Amino acid sequence: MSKETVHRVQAAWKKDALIDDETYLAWYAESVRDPDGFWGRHGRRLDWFKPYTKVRNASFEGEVSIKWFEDGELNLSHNCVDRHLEARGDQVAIIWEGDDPNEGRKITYRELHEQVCRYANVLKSHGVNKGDRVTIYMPMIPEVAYAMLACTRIGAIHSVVFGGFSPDSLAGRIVDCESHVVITADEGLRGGRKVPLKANADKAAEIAAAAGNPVHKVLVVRRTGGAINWVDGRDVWLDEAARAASPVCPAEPMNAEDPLFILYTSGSTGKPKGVLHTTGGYLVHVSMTHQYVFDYRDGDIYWCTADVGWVTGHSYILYGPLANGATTLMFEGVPNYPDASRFWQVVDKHKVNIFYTAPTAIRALMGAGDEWVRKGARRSLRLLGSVGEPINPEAWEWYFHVVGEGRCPVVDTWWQTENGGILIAPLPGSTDLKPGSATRPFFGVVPEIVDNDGAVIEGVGAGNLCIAQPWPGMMRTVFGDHDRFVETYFSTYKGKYFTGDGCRRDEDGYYWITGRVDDVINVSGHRMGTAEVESALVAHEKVSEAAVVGYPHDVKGQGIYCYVTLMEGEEPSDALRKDLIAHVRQEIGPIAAPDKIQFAPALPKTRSAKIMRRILRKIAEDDFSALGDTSTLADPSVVDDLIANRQNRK
Ligand code: 6R9
Repeated sequence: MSKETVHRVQAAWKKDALIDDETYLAWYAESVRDPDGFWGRHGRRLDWFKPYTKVRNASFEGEVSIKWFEDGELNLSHNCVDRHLEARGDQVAIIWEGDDPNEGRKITYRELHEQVCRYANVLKSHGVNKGDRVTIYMPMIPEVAYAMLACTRIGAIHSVVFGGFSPDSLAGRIVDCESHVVITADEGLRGGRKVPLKANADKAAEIAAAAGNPVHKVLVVRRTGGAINWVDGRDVWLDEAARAASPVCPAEPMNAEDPLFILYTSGSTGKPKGVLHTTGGYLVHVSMTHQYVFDYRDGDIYWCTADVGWVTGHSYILYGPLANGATTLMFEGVPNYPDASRFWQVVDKHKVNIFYTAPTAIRALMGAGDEWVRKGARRSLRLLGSVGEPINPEAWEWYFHVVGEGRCPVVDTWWQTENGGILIAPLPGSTDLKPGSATRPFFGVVPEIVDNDGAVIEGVGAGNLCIAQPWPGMMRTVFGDHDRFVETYFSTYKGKYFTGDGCRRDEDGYYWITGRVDDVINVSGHRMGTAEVESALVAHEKVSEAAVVGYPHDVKGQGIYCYVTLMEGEEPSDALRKDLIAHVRQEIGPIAAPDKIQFAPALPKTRSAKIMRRILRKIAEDDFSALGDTSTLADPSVVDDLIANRQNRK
């Protein structure tokens, strides 16, 4: 073993391990040597209306075509709900914990089944057919699960948009996938504050209509009862309609490769991409990873703190756990409301065994002090998980020692929206843990580290992380733009899927993700393209040019640092700085609010007018000792001004 601290697999974790080390090595070897045999066997963990006879038909070359289980037929909602009715109809499927600690509900599998059927019938009655896109813009309430599962039941493709996105962002996503039905709520509730979801959806519908894509139906769930605007003929109270609808709705047989959902995500260029996932391979992947990575056992209470607006919410609040018949906890609130002990109060209240959160939350709670953690007993916890961004070893150790009191393995899970489910993570009964490392690949995942010229680095080394072989849960295309799919993920390194992440492999073959190597930043676990923030800034009338970079931030992981050049005659001021921050919030949403704005008379450019981001990143980090070669700049004196006026002095 290497010099890093190693937390060895403890006897308690090993006991009855679902996967011991020998099994991991044997299964992994088989999964790579014989993917057809391996996945052919594990695909049968699902209920298939029509069993598949073919397993893998996929290639990263040329046009890039990915198919798994292509002649099989199944339905996701049947697998996540109906098939559990006989054995566990009265078991709680969803524990809902409201923003207000006094509010909560428990929904059994039988109740979930009834609601999903009712919602599906409402969708049908409003003309939603197989293959139609339905946009979901909802708070974290059980109804969002009903809505998503109802779409999958009738074969409609859902596109969930995070409730923190602005009307403009929502409209862009509605228009891109040509959806004409939006499901929302009157208002959301987070940390005691209301979020005007319906009002935002109204604005988005206006923008979408102006762009030639009218929204015909807005289905509204009553959450707060707050006053909202109502458009007769278009708007429908969804909870009322569901009560009146039939509780019987057969699950539509879907081909394994029929589209399941679209989820928009940011890349280094252009507008967000509609990542398209399909049915069979995705569900095999998320259910299998949920079982093995979280060491999930029948009867466990499982809690993932993500929002359903992100892929983690899709795969590990809903689809993975429900496919396994788990009890999954859905939390409406935030970690520090009413106070910083909320997570641990909820853990005790519901006897949570498996807890999955993001490093940004861990760091924020670490900063609040250990006394908040000790307000909860946390005796029920058995396993802790982390996702969304690199976890620094200090935060990892705090999570392990303070939250888990050294009893619970920490599984650091690396994956992306595009991947569908976890790709690199420890298996708790078999993998020794190193704080800060996502450790080893899941079955069927073949990571490759390549240098900038595309040469594969074997053994110890660092470079760009690629995946060399197709896996079942991966995205199939960018909705409506297959060329962009091929260009974005398969053209940088021919024949490989390029992740956009940097990575190091150590002497034990463990993987250490070092963060994005492209122009994507990760702010509190939210993925953002710097180009999106730049285009929001230049849309402001006083801004002539903008360049955005990430910089290290103690809690958020990365903060948003903006260099802004003003129009001729405009003067920098604190008022304008505030105005620009408000402007970006309005254009994209609160998650994109800049942390630092530096007014710059000019940006550092090469003679071919390319902005030298390397220099901007260094200055934003308050590290200008090693700016590198600035001689290729058109005007090297620009850099002196940038340094003199930097906004992040340590
Ligand atoms: C699941 C999710 C993906 C990007 C990814 C990487 C970062 C996620 C990580 C991690 C280090 C981990 N990331 N998990 N980096 N260690 N355990 O977060 O998807 O929102 O698409 O973000 O997040 O940079 O490329 P998504």
